[in-house]
Amino acid sequence: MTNSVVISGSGLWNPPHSISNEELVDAYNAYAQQFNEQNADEIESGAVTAKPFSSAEFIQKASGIRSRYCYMKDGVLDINRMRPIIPERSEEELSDQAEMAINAAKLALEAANKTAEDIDVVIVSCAYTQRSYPALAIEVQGALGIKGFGFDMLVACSAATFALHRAYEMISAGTAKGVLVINPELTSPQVNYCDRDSHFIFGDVATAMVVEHADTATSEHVFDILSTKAITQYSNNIRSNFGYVSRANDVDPYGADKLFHQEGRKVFKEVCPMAAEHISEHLERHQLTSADVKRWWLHQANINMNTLISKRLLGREATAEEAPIVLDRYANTASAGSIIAFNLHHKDLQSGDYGLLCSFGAGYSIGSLLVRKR
Ligand code: CO8
Repeated sequence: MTNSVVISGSGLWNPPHSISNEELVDAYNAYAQQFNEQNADEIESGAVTAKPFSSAEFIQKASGIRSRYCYMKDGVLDINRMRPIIPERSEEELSDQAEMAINAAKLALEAANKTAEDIDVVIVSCAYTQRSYPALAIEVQGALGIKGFGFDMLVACSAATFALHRAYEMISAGTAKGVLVINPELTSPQVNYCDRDSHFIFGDVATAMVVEHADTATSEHVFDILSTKAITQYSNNIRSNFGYVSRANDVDPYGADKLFHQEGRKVFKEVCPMAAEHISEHLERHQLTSADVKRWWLHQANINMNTLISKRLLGREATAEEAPIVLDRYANTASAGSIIAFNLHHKDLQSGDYGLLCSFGAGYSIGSLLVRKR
């Protein structure tokens, strides 16, 4: 028996609705115009700041995003609402995020040639869970008929890679035979669609991966996990203050600071060098250099960040084949970005090819996995 832990399948599910930059900007600008008209006197006196206008060209240039998937489109483009309408489900029904998770999980199981019987751990890991308990992972476990245990994890943009680390360790230690890592990123309820600087950034999606022992893997595309590396460093530059204490804070529980907000420029400047250094150190551990890596499945927050990081690593811009970008269609999907890139761009790799999965974002948190095609 070898001691190899592998990724044997992945799944990607996106909602049926999408919103283009143009649609989003038209709605935001109509909202801003209405806001400025309704508050003309206060704006004139300086008591209220006028809402600036957004632009589809700016969004594409600054981020690489053209469109994003949205779990529910209704409400997002309504200038008198500016948030999705997600009808509340009864406690007897499957919750929204569990349903997203199951959709991706089934695809990952199929790709890995596995059934519920082959899995004994479910990790639901993402930027937000829609409730604290019972854990979404346990709901998913129950719905899929998986024996064993499940738990939820929150590590913002690094939720997927950090959960894969846990899966790797459990399989290595022999405490699990098959781990399903699922990332149902339902970001739209936390997006401030009234904020010009961030209204365009996020999309909804769910991804999943099966991690198991090499000896049990039977799928066509199997990747050995050679090692994992993680780092966190506290920063307030990406933050959401919404939480269960909001009710007791005697402040507006739906105020702008309770939604996603960031110092985007600072994040850009601080995270890019951290991520490049992290990746170089990870490769050095294996006496490898960036030139040895065939595929980079990088976190998808901003195309300019990815360009800068790959330039630092390779000394030149990476080609679209080397470091695929999925931002144009998916936008920033929190922890799912690098997993989407993997899902869509791994089948062409040859036996022995190295690939690197890496996330970077809020926390700050950076997580990477070095893999090699079997
Ligand atoms: N339309 C037109 N102009 C705009 C717009 C817009 N929509 N937005 C900003 N501008 C303006 C600015 O106001 C500014 O104007 P001025 O020069 O007059 O002040 C000008 O354009 C330039 O603005 P920026 O300097 O902010 O523009 P950048 O080129 O830096 O681009 C970005 C902004 C895209 C936000 C960029 O800074 C960026 O991507 N930074 C990295 C941020 C990042 O990666 N964040 C990660 C967050 S995700 C994460 O960690 C997970 C969190 C959990 C998920 C949350 C789900 C909701």
